[in-house]
Amino acid sequence: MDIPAITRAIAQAESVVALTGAGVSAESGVPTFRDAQTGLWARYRAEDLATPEAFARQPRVVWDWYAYRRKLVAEAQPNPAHRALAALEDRVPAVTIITQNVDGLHQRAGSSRVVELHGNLSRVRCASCGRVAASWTEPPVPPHCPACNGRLRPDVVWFGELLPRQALAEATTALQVCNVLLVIGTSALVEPAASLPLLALRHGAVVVEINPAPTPLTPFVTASLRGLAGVLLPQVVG
Ligand code: BV8
Ligand code: ZN
Repeated sequence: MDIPAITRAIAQAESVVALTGAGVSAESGVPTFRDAQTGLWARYRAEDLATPEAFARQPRVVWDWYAYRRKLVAEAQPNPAHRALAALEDRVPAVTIITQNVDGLHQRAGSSRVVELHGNLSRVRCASCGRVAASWTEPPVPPHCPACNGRLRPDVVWFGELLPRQALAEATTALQVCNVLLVIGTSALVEPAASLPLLALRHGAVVVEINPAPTPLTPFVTASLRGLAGVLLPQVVG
């Protein structure tokens, strides 16, 4: 299926879903999980820091890593890939963005229906009472919950933690009815996100992958476009 045929399938669709990973934010200057960590974070592996064990063992290091990423994201701008997905809403009756990213760039690009499978690093959550907040006072680092004095943590899903039930339910529903699924910038390695495209494949949706590299999903999709999301998505969306 070539790009014009994909553009036609999108134009005729009632419902389009995009499942995005770190690759959709790469051209905004936000490093992907697989990219080697830079600077003072070079000696840590992201998978080792994004865990409850790391936060329990070295809360300050984990908190500072998120503070560093929060600053990176605040200075980043949505790129043509985020904007092309936001523009889809003017053409397709139902558009759902299901993202593994925690950077909030889809919302900043104007997408109105974004399902955050792995949370958002601009929010914090109390590890004791679960209260979610978008602001906090430092010191101490990590800060304490104003309601119960428990320890605050980034409102993201770490490895070994369950995904938010509500987000998974919304993602599943959208994928079961979509006509077209775009899988953009994900290595398709992290579960359960990596298995979600099967829900669309199962009912015969057109599934298009956009990634400079092949992934475990590539053999199963309708079309796999080799290239950068910021270049290909504006062409595909038309
Ligand atoms: C769960 C938030 C039930 C935090 C993230 C063994 C032990 C314990 C657990 C497991 C295990 N085996 C499997 C598991 C389950 C585990 C898992 O899948 N592990 C993997 C590594 C094997 N999953 C979990 O733990 C999940 N929870 O399963 O609960 C459970 C409970 C207990 C025990 C078992 C199971 C929770 C997973 C969520 C983790 N949190 N993020 C934070 O961000 O700090 S995941 C994080 O990594 C990202 O959110 C993202 O999802 C993932 C990285 O993946 P991608 O987004 O795909 O990014 P990546 O860098 O990998 O790839 C970028 C892609 O973009 C590449 O393909 C590249 O080619 C492409 N690209 C680059 N540039 C561009 C581009 N594409 C387009 N354009 C470009 N310009
Ligand atoms: Zn609390």
